[in-house]
Amino acid sequence: MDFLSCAAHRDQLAGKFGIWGIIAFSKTHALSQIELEFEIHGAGNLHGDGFALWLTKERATQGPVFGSTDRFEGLGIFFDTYKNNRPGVSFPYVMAMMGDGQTTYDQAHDGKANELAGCSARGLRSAPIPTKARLTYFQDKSLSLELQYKTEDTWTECFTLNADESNIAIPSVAYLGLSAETGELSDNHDIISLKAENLYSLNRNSNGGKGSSDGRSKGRPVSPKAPKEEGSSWTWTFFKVIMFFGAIVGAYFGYTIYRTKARSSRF
Ligand SMILES: [Ca+2]
Repeated sequence: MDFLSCAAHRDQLAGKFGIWGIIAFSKTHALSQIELEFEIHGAGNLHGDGFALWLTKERATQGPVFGSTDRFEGLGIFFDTYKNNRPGVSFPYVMAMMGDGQTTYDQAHDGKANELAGCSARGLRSAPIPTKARLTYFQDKSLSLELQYKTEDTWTECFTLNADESNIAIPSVAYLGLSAETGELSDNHDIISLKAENLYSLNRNSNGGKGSSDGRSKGRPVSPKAPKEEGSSWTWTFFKVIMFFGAIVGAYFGYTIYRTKARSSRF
């Protein structure tokens, strides 16, 4: 993931928000990692609807898919906290959808028709530890998602996909975004931090990395001149921006809950 530019925007439209930055996966077989720390919490028994992490070709605007545009092109990771209709599946449910720019999100069935991969994550809401998601993308090879919500510093695998079997081609220049939706139900979706890193340099002396057993691209050397510094500064800038927006978003959803409560207490 190379540094291109850092821009974060936020839309706050009727209980929806978006934060967007741009990143580029320009190197073949580049290993990139996105780590997000978040907190989903709220009062009462019913909550919804969840939030989404995006890596899409276009910078999305307001829409029906966790607050963002439908018929998107690229990857959406949905942290769905409200079960619309998906019998036999426990919620919260985390899933990936690779949008082709035309397919509509199957909202009525919580994305069942679109699911690339997913997992139940009971306890993701109001977890006693900091909740995190880590997306590891080995371009042209694998895509995996791990979650942390049960025990601190313990990652639970949600899914791992191989390029041979699934379409994991994220647009080479992608908008990295976050959006959330609350409708009839409310909830707090606080974004604590978001880090995007190029792990090329780290991969050199680590445990070899995932997918290293696949010999097809073994011949490609790991670049010794990975732009680590650029990556780091970008991460830090984005982190600060997110912290700031996270605070505002938290405040806003706090207000939403208050308002919903006030409304329902009239009945
Ligand atoms: Ca849902």
